[in-house]
Amino acid sequence: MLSINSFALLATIPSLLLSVNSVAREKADKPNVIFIYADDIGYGDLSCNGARTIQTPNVEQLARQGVRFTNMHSSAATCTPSRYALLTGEYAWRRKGTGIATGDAGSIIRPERYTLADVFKNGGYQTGVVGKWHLGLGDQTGSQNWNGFISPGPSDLGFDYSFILAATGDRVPCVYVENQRVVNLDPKDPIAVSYEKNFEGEPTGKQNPEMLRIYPSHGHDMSIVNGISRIGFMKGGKSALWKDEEIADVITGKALSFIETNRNRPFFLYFATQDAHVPRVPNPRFVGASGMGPRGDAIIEFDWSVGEVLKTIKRLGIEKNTIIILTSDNGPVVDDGYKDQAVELLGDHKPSGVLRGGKYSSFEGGTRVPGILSWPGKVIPGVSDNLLCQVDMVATFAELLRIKLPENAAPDSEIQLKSWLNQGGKGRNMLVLQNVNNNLSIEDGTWKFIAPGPGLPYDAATNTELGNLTQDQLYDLTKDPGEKQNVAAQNPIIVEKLKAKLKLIQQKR
Ligand code: NG6
Ligand code: CA
Repeated sequence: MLSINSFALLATIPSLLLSVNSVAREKADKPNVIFIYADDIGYGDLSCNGARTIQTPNVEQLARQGVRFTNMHSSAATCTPSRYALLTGEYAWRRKGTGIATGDAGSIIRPERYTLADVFKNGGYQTGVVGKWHLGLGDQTGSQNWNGFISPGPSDLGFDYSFILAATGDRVPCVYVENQRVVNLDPKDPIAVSYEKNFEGEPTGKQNPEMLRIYPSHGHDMSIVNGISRIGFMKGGKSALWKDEEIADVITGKALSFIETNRNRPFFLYFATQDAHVPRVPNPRFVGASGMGPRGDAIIEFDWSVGEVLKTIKRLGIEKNTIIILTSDNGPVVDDGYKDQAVELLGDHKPSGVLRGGKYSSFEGGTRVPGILSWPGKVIPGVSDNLLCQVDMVATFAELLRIKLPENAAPDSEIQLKSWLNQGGKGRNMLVLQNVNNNLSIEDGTWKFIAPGPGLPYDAATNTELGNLTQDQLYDLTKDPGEKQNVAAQNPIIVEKLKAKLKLIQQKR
C-alpha cells in the first residue's frame, strides 16, 4: 500500500525528471566558452599551419577536433586595438585613445559600454579574464591607486573574476592584479608608477646595464624588474613583483582553477597568454625546447598552456560541452626590443608563413593570425578559408545565446555563427583592418586595398614592412597571398569600389 508520503514522492517524479531535462537542455544551449588569446604568435608559428621547426602538438590536437581557419583576422596589427575590438565589437580606429596603451593608461573601455563579457553575463554565465589585459585600468591615465581597489576595471565590463597583467610583460607595473587589487602587496612598500620620469635613486636599464640579464635592442631601458629593463618607471611593491619565468605557470594555473570552480555552470573564460610577447622568458623546463631560443621556446610554452586547458576539461568531463577558440592578437615580430637571439636563431622558420609583414603591418602578416574553434559534436571538423574577424565575437555569441544586443552596441560586429561553427557560412563580405599607424585597409576575401597614409614603409628596429605608402595598393589575395604585386594601376575600377566602400564604413556610426 502506498502511503501519503509515497504519493507525494511519486507526484514529484515528473517534475524532477523535468528539471533534470531542463538542466540538460540548458547545458546544451549554454556551452562553456574558453577563448585563448595568444600574444604576437603568427600564422606560421604553429605546426598545424605548416611550421616545421616548431612543434605545437596540443594546438594541433585542437585543430584536428575543430575547424582551422586560414583567413581569421585580429582587428588590428597591435594588441590594444585588437582587444578593444574583440571586447566591444567596434573597430578601434573609430575611437581616439585606443592605440598601444601604456601601463598606467586609464580604462579604455568605459563601464557603460556593452562588452563580450556582458553577452555572456546576460546569458547567465560566470565570466572570467585571466592573463594579459592591456586595455587600461582606473578612471584616468596616471592617477590609479595601485595600492587599493583599482576601478574601473574588468568587473565594470562584465567580468565576475579577473587575474591580469595590467598591460604587457614589458611594461610596468610588473605585478599581478586579482579582482582589481595587486596580489601580494605589502602595504608598507607601496607601488608608484610613472610613464614620465624615473623615481629618484631607482636603477634603470639605461644607467645600470650591469644589473641586466637580458639587454634591450630598442626601447625597454627604463625600470629594472627581475633583471630585465622595461617600458615605464616603477618603484616599491617588491613582494608583489612577478617573476617572468613563472608567468605562464601562474596564469595557466588561474585559468584552470576558474574552469574547475565553474565546471557545474556555464562559464566564459577569456584566457590571454603573455606568450610569445617580449620579454620572452619561458620557464626553465622549456628552455632549449625549440632550438630557436626564447621566442620558439615561448611558443612551445604557449602550446603547453593549451594542453593544460584540454587536459582539464577532459578530466572534468566537460569537453563535449565546451567551445574552445584559439587565436592571436596580432601577427608575429622577431626582434621586438630585446636581444634574445630570436633573429640569430630563426633559421628557415617563417613566423608569418607565406604572408607578408607581421605585427604592426598593413600586410596580411599583421592581422591574419592562427584561428581554431573546437566544439566536439557540433563543429564540423575541417579547414575553412572564410574571411573572418575577431570583432564578430560579440554578435556571433549573442546569436548563439539568443541574446538581443542593446541598440548601438557592437556596431561593427557581424553574426558569423555558421562560419565560426563551420556549418556552411560564407564569411564576411568586407573587413577593415588597421596597422600601427592607424592606416586602414579593406578586403573582401579576394581583393585587398591598402589606403595611402603617413608613416614609414619599413620599420628598421623590428625589421617589419609596415605597408605605409603614399599611393594606392591593391593585391589579389587569392592569386598572390604574399602581396608581392601591387596591381592598383591595372585595376582602377576595383580600387575605386573598395575606396568607396571603405569611406562608407568609416562614415557609419
Ligand atoms: C611597442 C614596444 C614593443 C611592444 C609593443 C606592444 C618599444 C620600442 N616597443 O611600443 O616592445 O611592447 O609596443 O605590443 O617600446 S602589443 O603586442 O602589446 O601591441
Ligand atoms: Ca600583441
